Amino acid sequence: MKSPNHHTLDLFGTRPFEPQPLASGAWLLPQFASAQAADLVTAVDQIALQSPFRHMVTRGGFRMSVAMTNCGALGWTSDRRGYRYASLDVLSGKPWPPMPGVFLELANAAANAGGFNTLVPDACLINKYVRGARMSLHQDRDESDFSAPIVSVSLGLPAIFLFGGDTRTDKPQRVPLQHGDVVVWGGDARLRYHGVLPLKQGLHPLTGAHRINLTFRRAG
Ligand code: MD3
Ligand code: FE
Repeated sequence: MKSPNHHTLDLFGTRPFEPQPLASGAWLLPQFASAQAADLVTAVDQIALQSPFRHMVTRGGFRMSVAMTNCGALGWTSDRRGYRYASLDVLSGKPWPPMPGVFLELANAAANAGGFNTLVPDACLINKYVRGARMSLHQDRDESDFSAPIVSVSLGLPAIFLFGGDTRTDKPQRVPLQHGDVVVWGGDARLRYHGVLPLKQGLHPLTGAHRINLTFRRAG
């Protein structure tokens, strides 16, 4: 059968803005954040002036290869005592920087595009990857309410996202994520195992040698 698309150049590999189901409750929104991307990166730079990126330590004592900071009322924190959300940044001794308006608007618009109700995130974890940085398979279960979806925004260098199942041993799907892509994870997908393969070297015009990932959550 003839492609419905045969007069259209598909420069992104997937049609931009066409939501793609990854699983029940999980939607890839290709290029959903493209228009806001430069403003998001500028906001991240401002946040990092107040609450710098740092390498947290796991409960087991391992330094994470991904550097992290947060904005919003609550920030995800890890140390030898374990994982939790906290209202103060131990580095600055102050509350995490407030969530910028452009973050709140984007998170809610993406949740709606994924079929979810109004999302008012109280936490945004900001991850910074350099070459070789990775995130091993894990679940996000430190939030108090799993009924709200998590919205994830990818900026800068591309990465391969691992989307696993309900147990650590389920073989994960590989999902390439580009600058400007958004993924919404809720419903049945909210507790799926997931991770990120080691970042490949590269240079991006907006983020240089880095990948930035924003995850918007209802944590409290
Ligand atoms: C699937 N971050 O910060 S976001 C994390 O790209 C985290 O930095 C990754 O996993 C990153 O915890 C991936 C995508 C994501 C976030 C939450 C999920 C995928 C998810 C929750 C359930 C299922
Ligand atoms: Fe996660």
